[in-house]
Amino acid sequence: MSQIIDRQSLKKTVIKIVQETPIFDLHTHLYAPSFGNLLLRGVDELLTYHYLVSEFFRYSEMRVAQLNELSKPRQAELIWKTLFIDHSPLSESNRGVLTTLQKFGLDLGSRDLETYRAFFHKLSAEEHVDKVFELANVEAVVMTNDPFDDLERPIWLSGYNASDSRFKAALRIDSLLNDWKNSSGRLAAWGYKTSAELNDLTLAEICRFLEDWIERMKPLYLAVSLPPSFRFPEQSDRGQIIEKCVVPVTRRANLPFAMMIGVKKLVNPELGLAGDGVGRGDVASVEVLARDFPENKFMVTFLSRENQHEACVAARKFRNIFLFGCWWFMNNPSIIREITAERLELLGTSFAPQHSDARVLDQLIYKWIHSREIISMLLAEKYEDIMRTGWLVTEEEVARDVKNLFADNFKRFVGLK
Ligand code: HDL
Ligand code: ZN
Repeated sequence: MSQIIDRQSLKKTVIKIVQETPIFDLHTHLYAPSFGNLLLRGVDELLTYHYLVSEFFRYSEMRVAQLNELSKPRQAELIWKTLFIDHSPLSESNRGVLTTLQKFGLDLGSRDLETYRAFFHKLSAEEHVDKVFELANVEAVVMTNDPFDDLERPIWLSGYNASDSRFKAALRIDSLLNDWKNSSGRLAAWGYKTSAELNDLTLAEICRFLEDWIERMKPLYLAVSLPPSFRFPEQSDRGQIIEKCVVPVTRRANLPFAMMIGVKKLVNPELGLAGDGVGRGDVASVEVLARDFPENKFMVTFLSRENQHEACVAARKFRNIFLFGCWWFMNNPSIIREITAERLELLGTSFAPQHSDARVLDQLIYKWIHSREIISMLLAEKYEDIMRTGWLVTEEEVARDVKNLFADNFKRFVGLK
């Protein structure tokens, strides 16, 4: 494999290596089959993904409540007709559905939703997982596990068996950090001596709550999504809980704290999950955390395109910042191309270019086909740039670099390697 690559075959070789390198998908909303119906899968789930729901309402006079009253299959049929038949499915989320169906070998020329449904109905959850992981060439995914979720919590409390090693846990703490006033009562109901006031006892009990769930979930990291207004340090409940609980607990557990910054929750409340917006975040707050807590590890991604360059520069200053993914509204070819080039130019191969954020099992297929295409092109350009100087590149080195980008950088950062 230490074959020196000639410039004529460079692009083909890079594309092949990128295709063949398994992905460790560091952030998804997928669940192992043992979580039952929490694992969303099949064409109706693809069509009612909240990205398509918000796009549907751009063409429809229907009230959101009217769509929500329909069964999921009826919602899917309406979205299929509106976004795929009455208008061409050119958006990234629409194209993703087509890419996924095509990868399963389904005939897109028929446009026959019933045929697509019949295909998925035949698959058990386990068969479906095996098939999708194979088609997407994904070795593992990290779930989003929320102890405040009333459907998910009982599964963990009843002793979830992490039998399928392809599904890793991440402890999600949005409710703790962004809604302490309500969460303090919930922790108290669960047996933690917490009050709304962040006194010493409450802070100690929040630490115990985090440690209990780290023990229960064995997460690869703790994660939170944060608004554009997030600042650190800050005298707010969030600022104090981060400083006095999340930072010490994650340092002791040697776990990264993942901050996903820039989401404006429910700018259109009527749309629910589809109603969130984006705003520019504050990179300086991340710099303060990385500087003041050098023993801690911070995974970071920003939702706003306007934060990306400064985030790259911040990551150059602090090796305990791990920049990852093209999150949500960033996960579009035009932006993936721009920020992945920027990251390669500023960070070399010391970051994770993508995560899928998949909510529906089948999305792993399109999210990674689309991203692999772009990453292959960019990497080929960058290797070409250095080969023009006379630098020699081997297939082994390209395979090493791609494995780092797709899996090993993250695995090392979380201590899996
Ligand atoms: O907070 C998050 O993890 C986001 O990814 C949201 O879940 C968002 O709704 C989403 O699915 N984005 O892709
Ligand atoms: Zn997400």
